[in-house]
Amino acid sequence: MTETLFTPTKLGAIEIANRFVMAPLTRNRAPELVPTEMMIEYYRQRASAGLIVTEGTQISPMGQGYAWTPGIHDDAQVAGWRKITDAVHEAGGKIAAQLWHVGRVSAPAILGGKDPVAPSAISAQAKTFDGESFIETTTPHALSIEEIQEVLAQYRNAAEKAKAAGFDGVEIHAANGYLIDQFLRDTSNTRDDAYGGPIENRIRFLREVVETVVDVWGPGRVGIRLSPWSNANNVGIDSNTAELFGAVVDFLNTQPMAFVHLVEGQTGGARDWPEGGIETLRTKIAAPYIANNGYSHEMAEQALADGASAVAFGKLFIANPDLPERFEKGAPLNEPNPATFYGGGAEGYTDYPALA
Ligand code: 8OZ
Repeated sequence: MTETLFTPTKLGAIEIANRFVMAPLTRNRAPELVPTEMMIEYYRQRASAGLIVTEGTQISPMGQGYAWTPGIHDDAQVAGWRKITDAVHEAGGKIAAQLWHVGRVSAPAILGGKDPVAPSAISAQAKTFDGESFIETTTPHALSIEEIQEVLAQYRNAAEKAKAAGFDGVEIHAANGYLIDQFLRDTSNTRDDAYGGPIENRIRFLREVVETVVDVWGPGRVGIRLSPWSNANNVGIDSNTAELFGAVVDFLNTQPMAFVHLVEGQTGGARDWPEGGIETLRTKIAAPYIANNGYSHEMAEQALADGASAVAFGKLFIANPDLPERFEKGAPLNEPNPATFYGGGAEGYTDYPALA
């Protein structure tokens, strides 16, 4: 049987009705950092995706990098997310929470006056948004070994909270220059202890996060997102990206992952990487593979033919709540409006029309 975007499958233990994944999309519509009623409607509208991966949800207050992003670390947030998972399940969909810690991509204005944390005290020299304007990220505090243990405990708590909120699984956000990615790369990690130096040390934090979250969720419910050749948030490209991420994949192949999800090229941008880089890396991945970045219908079918299990669409799902139906019918697509991507109300959020 030829597999298409419309063929059901399993991502680990998560059964999905089709190969459409709604990519994680930061939308900054939780002013109290708790999911809102409008967010229930937004996710419900998109439940025809085989799997929704939520927007990044910070695992702790120190994991937040932008105004109005929802968390997954306290009981009010669990109650808010529970309404969303119930709505998606009632509509026949599946939903995984994206567990996020921004590390150095933050500033005291967002962290109650505290400095952000990171593997090393190296500024991202990137921008974030504090609710009023775009501001510079500041030089982070380098985590001590004890503080790393505290962050792992925050991952455990968030993983447990996601389970309590009724999600089908979780995606560990290890992409886009945030905390886990900061530990991986030699551009952002200059530690000389067990978490820095050789590749095996720089992947230690990722290993410990994955083992912690898998311990909570069990086999086939934990996925991970990586962006090997992306310079998102000015993280810098590791001096040996192929070997670094090859070692990450070798480790992931020892774990009962639900899926591995790669941003192919620059996050939300060009599909560029050194020749053969992504192609070689993806063939090493033992878990179901989710391809992402700028996919059209035609490109997505080709990715499945090349062995991907599913394809994640971002901007297309922002503007087309019924994207699977539109692809199936060859119907026209709504255009996304970038002016309403981050923050604001229902406009550009829940008001994109479905097909009549
Ligand atoms: C866009 C704006 C803010 C955050 C990422 C979570 O790049 C994000 C993000 C994207 O992974």
